[in-house]
Amino acid sequence: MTNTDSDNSREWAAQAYALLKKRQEEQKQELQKQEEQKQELEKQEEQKQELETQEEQKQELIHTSNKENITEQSKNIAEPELGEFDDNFTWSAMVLAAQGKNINQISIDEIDWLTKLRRGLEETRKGFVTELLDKLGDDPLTPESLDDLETLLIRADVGIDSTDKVISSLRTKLNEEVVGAEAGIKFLKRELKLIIDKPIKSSGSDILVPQKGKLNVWLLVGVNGVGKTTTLGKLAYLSSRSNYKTLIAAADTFRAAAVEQLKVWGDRSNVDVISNQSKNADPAAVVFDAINSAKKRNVDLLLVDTAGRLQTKNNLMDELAKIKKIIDKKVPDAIVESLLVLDASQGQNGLKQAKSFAKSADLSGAIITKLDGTSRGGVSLAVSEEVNLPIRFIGAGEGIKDLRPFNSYEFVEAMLADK
Ligand SMILES: Nc1nc2c(ncn2[C@@H]2O[C@H](COP(=O)(O)OP(=O)(O)OP(=O)(O)O)[C@@H](O)[C@H]2O)c(=O)[nH]1
Ligand SMILES: [Mg+2]
Repeated sequence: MTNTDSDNSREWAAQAYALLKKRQEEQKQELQKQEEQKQELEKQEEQKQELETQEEQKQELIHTSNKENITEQSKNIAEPELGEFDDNFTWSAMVLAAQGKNINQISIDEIDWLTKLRRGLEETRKGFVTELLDKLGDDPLTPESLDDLETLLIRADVGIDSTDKVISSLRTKLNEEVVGAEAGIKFLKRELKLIIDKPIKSSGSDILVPQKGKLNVWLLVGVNGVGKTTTLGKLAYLSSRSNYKTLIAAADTFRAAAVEQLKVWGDRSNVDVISNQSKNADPAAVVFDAINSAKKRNVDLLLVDTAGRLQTKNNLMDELAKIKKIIDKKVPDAIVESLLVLDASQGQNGLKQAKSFAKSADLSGAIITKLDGTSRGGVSLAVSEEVNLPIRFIGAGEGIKDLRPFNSYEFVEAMLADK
């Protein structure tokens, strides 16, 4: 990026900030106005109450409406606030601008997410880009700096295959021309993006969304503790907020607390949970009931939580196969996605799990979780290259909004952000 480009982007970011600030102010004023009107109404209400004849009746009314307010509030998910006009804002705005967004199209939500993603990948970046930039300095790339880069990529859990691929393209380029540090980083970003995009492109759809007019069933699978249930909760929120009629099937009947955990998420996003509380309930039977309900209610998306731990790994795979069989039998025209949930902080171990799941379960995509605070975010590249799975969503936090559809451009920019 030249200085002028960078000045223009900063100017753009400043304008975007001013616009969002204004929008937020207007929203605040509107809320304040509503609050004042509410208070005024309440005042009138109180005065009326003083009239003895209506006393009892009025008391009852207020009691009910207060109760409603409390339930509403508990379902109200806090909207992000516009923070300072700082480095994070500028970087996030630049990433949005580079993808062709115009100032009126960006939202605080998007800025908030990009900031989280960049922060989440900080540890991965620290052991990688910072060191890389230190080593490269402003000098052109040399065969030795490629050796350093190779080590850093492996250390960031990018995987041997992806690393080989990137290093050999860089080596070819280096044989043909002098490559400056900045051009080298740009080239590196492009190569990494190509690796992540390959399985996404070959899947035929850039992002995963439920198809309207059909029942979409998304199974969340993976070993225990990777974040399946949490991810499902966040997906339920994302889906219902995008106006898809959503339902949850609690098919992890192995762990006693699993249903309760799901109900909390369901409640937060206003999505019903189909479950069977009896001991040793059959997961496939829960899915059977959930499909019946989904059909009756014209549901767009049925999210199925599955167990991460059974007596043996074979049981786990058999269970998944049984669930799939039920779906195929009951709704042969359903669009079924089997999404492998992977905990980024497990690095190469997670990759091993992915490979073994991919062998036995018919997977169609991956969701990477816990990108916040791990130094192993690079494993996302290994999943794309070595397991050939399109990454569909990424999670970077335990909050309901901490999951987004995967965007390779944003991911690579966050992983290699140089400040
Ligand atoms: N920091 C962080 N924690 C997460 C994220 N996703 C999930 N977790 C946490 O990881 C832990 C396990 O999450 P669960 O959703 O219960 O995992 P699971 O795969 O359903 O686990 P089992 O049902 O036991 O197999 C919980 O403490 C979650 O809060 C994330 O993106 N970031
Ligand atoms: Mg779970």
